[in-house]
Amino acid sequence: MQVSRFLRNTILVELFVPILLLTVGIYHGLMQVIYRAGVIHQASVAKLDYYQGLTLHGVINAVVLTTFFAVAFGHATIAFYLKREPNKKATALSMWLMVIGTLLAAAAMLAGKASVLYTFYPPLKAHPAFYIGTAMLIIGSWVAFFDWVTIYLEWKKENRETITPLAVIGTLINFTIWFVCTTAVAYEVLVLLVPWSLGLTPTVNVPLARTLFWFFGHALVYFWLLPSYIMFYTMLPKLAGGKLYSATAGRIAFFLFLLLSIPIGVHHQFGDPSIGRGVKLSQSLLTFGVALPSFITAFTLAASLEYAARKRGAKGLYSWIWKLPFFRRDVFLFGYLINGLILFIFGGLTGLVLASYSLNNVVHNTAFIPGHFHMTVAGPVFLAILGMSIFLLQQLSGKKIYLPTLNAIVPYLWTVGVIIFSGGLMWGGLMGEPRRTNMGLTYLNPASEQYHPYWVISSMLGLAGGGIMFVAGFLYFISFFGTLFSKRTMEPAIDLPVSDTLHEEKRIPIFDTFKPWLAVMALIIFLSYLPAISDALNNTGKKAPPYLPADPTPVVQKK
Ligand code: HAS
Repeated sequence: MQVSRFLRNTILVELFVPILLLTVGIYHGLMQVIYRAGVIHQASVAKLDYYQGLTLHGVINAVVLTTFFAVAFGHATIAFYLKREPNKKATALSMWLMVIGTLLAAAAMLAGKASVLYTFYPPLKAHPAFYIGTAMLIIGSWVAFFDWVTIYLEWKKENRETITPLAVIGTLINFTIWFVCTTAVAYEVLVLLVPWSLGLTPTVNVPLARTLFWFFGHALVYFWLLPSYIMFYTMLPKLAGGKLYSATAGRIAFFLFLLLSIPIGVHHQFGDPSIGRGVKLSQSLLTFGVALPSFITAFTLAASLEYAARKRGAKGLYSWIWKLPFFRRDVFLFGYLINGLILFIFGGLTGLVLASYSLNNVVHNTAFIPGHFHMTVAGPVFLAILGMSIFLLQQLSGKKIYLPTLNAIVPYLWTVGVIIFSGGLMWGGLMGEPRRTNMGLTYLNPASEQYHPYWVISSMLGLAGGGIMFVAGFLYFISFFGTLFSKRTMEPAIDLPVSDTLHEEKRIPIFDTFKPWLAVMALIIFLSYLPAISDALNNTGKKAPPYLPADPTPVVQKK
């Protein structure tokens, strides 16, 4: 499909800006494993300290890259499936808000004025530019979403009986979740944090700020995930040479995400004494519920892949797997997506471990948590983003992939790195290895009185895996920027792979409408979050002991 020069350039900018910043994000990932493994015993390197680097790593990789990509991919999907281009003014406004907001937040982080990590929990305080910048990034993404809603409503008016394409349903659901969950974090930032950061209010309600953050924070992970799910359902079967086993299963999965992505944020607060047991129990149960759409997806995709392999003549109970097009340069996107799925088997199962209140107590705030989330966000999410970014880059710029073999190897190398890295972190976590700690200064520094050797091997595994991930990232940059700066050889266009369904599927009205689902979503959120907010407002608790950035034990304890 031909697209206007304006849309093409907008999407390319929205892919280029975050991938350029990703070079900084990935560098700080490498620095993390170096600090943590005790290779260096310093608080900072090249004038960037540990927490500053960790903030840059988390914010760039998990917030900036994912938001820019979701908007860029959303533009491509809506234009491709509904055959309508977005409104120019809204699209330009959205892009500039996101770019300027990102620059503001990046400036605050690079100046060392916002080392508050991607969760920016108070009492950690950032420069107002950090909060205002991230708010602009979010508002920019809303502007694009509102425009797509208008396009969708116009399209629906003209196509009442036509089934809405699955990718469009997925995109609109994803951004609805995003819009609703970001309202809570907007309240946290604008009403609680910015006035406090400007010195207009003397204190801030920490439990309330955390509760509002996690209202947003867990839904955020599904906002990261759903673009990958759109690719898994609508593209992967086609790339594998087969058909999608059931598109209705995909619709059910997306609507279940709409209902269950938000009212489960308290599972990040199982350790918070201000939240009562009843809320924790109910949100724990709902967390098990949100695994359902992923189980539906696992079985639907496995069936679709098996169908594709058998169509290629595969036999045997499991040996069909080897008939899938791994390592094929012409369908490199398959490699990115399948590796993401393989990692997600482990990422998803460890998520279910964490959802259990009692098991969560064993590993909360340990290295097990980044072990889990690198197999989710650095698995299906990140690999789908990398794969689709270079896929769209080649199509929209009309250029051939630079060093295609290198590009085809990247997801496999990355996956090996993640398995070693996350394996090390989770093993260390089970032995109590803390997260978000520069262990090179204390626990893994033989000169420190806090030194002990339990975490030497696990953090070395983290270092080995992180090193491999860094190399894979570096190879990707060669391929991405090499493609960007090569000569145009084809007519620019968008041509997404589209999977047919295995069976003929009729339009089921309930899975082609939003209103009833939105009403149920509002009800579940209201019932699960009213008591949580009330607990956070009423149980503000005692003051916590102070900590210093270079020391993981409280200052008071030492006296
Ligand atoms: Fe999580 C913490 C529970 C999914 C990300 N999670 C985090 C944090 C992040 C994160 C970033 O209940 C840390 C936040 C922080 O900084 O503190 N998570 C879950 C559960 C799920 C889950 C139950 N998480 C994700 C996803 C993420 C993500 C997705 C990013 C994108 N998570 C938790 C909990 C915590 C938590 C607690 C708090 C921990 C604490 O104490 O702080 C579920 O959604 C997972 C369901 C998934 C599955 C897997 C299905 C498998 C599929 C693959 C099939 C493969 C195929 C390939 C077909 C059940 C779909 C076959 C292969 C062939 C070759 C044929």
